[in-house]
Amino acid sequence: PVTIHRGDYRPPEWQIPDIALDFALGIKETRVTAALSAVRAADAPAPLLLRGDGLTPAEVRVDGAVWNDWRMDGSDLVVDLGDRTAATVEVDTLIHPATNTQLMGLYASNGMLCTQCEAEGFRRITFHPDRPDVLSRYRVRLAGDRARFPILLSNGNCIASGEGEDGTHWALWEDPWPKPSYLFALVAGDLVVNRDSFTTMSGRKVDLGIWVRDGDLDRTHHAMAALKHSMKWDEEVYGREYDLDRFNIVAVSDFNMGAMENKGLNIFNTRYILADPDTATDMDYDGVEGVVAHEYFHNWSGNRVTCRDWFQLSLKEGFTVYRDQSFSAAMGSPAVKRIEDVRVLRAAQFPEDAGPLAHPIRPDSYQEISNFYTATVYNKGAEVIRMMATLLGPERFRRGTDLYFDRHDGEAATCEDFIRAMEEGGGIDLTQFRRWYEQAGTPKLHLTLAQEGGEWFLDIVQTVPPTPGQPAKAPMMMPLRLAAFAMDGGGAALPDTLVTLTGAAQRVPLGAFAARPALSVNRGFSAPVIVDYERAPGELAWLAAHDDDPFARYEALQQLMLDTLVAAVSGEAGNRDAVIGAVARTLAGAADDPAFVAEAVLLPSEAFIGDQMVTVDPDAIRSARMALQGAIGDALEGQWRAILGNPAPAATDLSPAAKGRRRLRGVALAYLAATGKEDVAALAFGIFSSADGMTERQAALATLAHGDSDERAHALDIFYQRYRDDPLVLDKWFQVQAWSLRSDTVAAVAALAQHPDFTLANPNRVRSLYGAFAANQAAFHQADGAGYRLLADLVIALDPKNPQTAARMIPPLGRWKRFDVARQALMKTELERILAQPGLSRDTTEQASKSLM
Ligand code: HT7
Ligand code: ZN
Repeated sequence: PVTIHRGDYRPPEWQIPDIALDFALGIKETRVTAALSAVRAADAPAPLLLRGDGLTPAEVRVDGAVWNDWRMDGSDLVVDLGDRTAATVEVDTLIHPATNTQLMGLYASNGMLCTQCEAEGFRRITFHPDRPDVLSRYRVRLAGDRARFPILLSNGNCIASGEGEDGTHWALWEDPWPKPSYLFALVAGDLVVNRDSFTTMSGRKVDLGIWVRDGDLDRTHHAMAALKHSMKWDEEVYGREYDLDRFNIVAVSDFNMGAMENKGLNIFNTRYILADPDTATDMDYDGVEGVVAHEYFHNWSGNRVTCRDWFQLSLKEGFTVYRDQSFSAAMGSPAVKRIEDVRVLRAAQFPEDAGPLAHPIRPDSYQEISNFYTATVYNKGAEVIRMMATLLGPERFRRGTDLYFDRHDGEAATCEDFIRAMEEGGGIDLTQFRRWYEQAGTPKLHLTLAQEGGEWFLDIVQTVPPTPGQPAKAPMMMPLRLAAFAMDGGGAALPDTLVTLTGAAQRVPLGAFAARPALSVNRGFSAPVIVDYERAPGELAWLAAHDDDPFARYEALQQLMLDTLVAAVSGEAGNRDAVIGAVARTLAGAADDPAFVAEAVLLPSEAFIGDQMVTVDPDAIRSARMALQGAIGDALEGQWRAILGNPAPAATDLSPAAKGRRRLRGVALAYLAATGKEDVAALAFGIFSSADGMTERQAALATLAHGDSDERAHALDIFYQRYRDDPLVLDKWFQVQAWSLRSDTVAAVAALAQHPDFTLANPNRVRSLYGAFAANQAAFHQADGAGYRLLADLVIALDPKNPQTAARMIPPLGRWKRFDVARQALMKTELERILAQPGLSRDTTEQASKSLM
């Protein structure tokens, strides 16, 4: 496979200021005529390179006349235009949506036609430079059978429509904003719409539409509310207004990722649009709100200012994730949102940064760009933006973003452009900070507290671990928020302080204290680092109860739990009593802030416990975690039962308080289940049966799914019968079984893969079974390697159909270095078996071969 290098970037030799596309739509066959107005940008004559993927040109015309001076270079079309400086190049192609199982380009889903063009899908529709620094105004004519495709949508505004012959109709769409090809979209199908409107800050009325299949309309209200809140928030917080008269969203069931920010026509996975209390959990509701906001925010961070090349992906994705995280924090609880975001970072990004697929947020090379839509580019990218926002403070950060948007509006920009705007707008030197864009790996801060003549100091040693291709690292610049407390309540304390770290070793003066202070460090998770600082259980318990930063309270309790669990895994006693005491004290605040308490008292995940160990022992981790959960369950049984004894809030109540209470009830049920008490299955079944919404129903089902009670089988059957025709809910049925802590989960997942409702054609279904399974540490790492075989079998079967989704399943196999020798061998065998498949895609080849290194 060819490797593309960031340093090889060259500006395009031709620009295409205008494009006219004509689609004669059909599910089996669609005829595309593309007219590209090409203008030479290079000084010297160069042929026009039009990228293609699986296309054959039926005819090429230049300025209206048939043109034969073209050739194919692999799958690309090279048109020789001599020494012309401008020409209109027309190409006719035939494409076949029904057989497009990759879900890239134009494809069929549930009888409708839709597109996915990011990153390089447009070249599967028509020949085109298909690079993000070629921006064009699009005029798109869609024609098709009126009965089959009553709705015809594309980007921008519909400027004309009419009837054709033989029951066909057509629509002409025009998007006034120049855009790269990856933001092109069309949708044709039988859809219904939830219409609303939004008046922008300058008084323009925007028509909003959320398009879904008949029957789903009642499930679009939360998405519509989220859209309107997002539009308002972006005006208030970033001064950014929407810029077209229409904003459409379409929900499709078969989609490779979460959603896509096509200009004026977002296309969504149904999972991130449809929600009602009966079928969606509170977490699903939050997912809808966050993703709707994310795609909307791209209208400025991504569309108005786009990326010069795909190495700059974090320019739009990291910034937009930061924007959607800030929005969701403002809509609910900032503390809980921060905890959730850090949990995601630690679960998905830290392992990536510590493994064979580690890459900087701005990668240096790739074989297949789809493999770089990663937690590093997205979530670590967001942390990097957050650090700049922290270093600058809100006002200077806003000056920086204003400068960035105004200076680069209509351009294809780079990460460097963003940093420079922050420097100029914020009046700060970010020279050293740029290393966050260059160096992979999670920095580690080793802390020691020192005392000299009554003064206390914090000594910080920063190391950044070696990663593939980067053996040696320089220290990063980062904001570190800290505070110190006198645990006896008397004496001085250091209030919240922001320190800028720059050195490999740095001493921070804390002040004069009579006794060793309790140190609260990396408050709010101000930097995405691992902090190595040994603290006594008493100090952690004190911070868990008294720290005035909620994130730091959460961290202290998590650290206390983690220390105890890691000790237990190595057969040591740990300090269970301190954990139980701290959980009990935290629970006392449940009435005031149930959402925070629910997050804080959750035990660290098995995977995160494994991340603390030199060699992960999945079975010992599971035993230790279940034992601690059982001990906390037993010791605080009265409290857990009291939480469940109060009536659940109505499922229609989506206030943060109601969501928090439901979350805490789910946690309480899990703790009670861990006690093994006989009545718990009946209790869970009671909750399952009487639940008036999906949050309670799914929590009870998941708890039952871990056990082997009669109620388990009964509940799974009831759930299946009730929701078998609702794909998004049926996904949950697959998922809870793949998550199960039972010892027969590998066999159960293998059996579910043969279930008539399982299909490789739908990425949501694949992820709900295999994604959940690969995250089930003890099951996936079953000592005989059956879990690895199962995942490799999936990758091999899926790769020919949908390489992008197949490749995204590989990273769990790439973590082999972290396990014992026997498991290492088994995991590598499966990676080698995948690589030995003839005709393996570029996506899967890159992920599997890098995973073996
Ligand atoms: N910008 C979107 C990325 C995306 C995507 C990438 C590759 C293949 C399929 C895809 N679907 C969507 C999503 C986002 O970050 O907003
Ligand atoms: Zn995005």
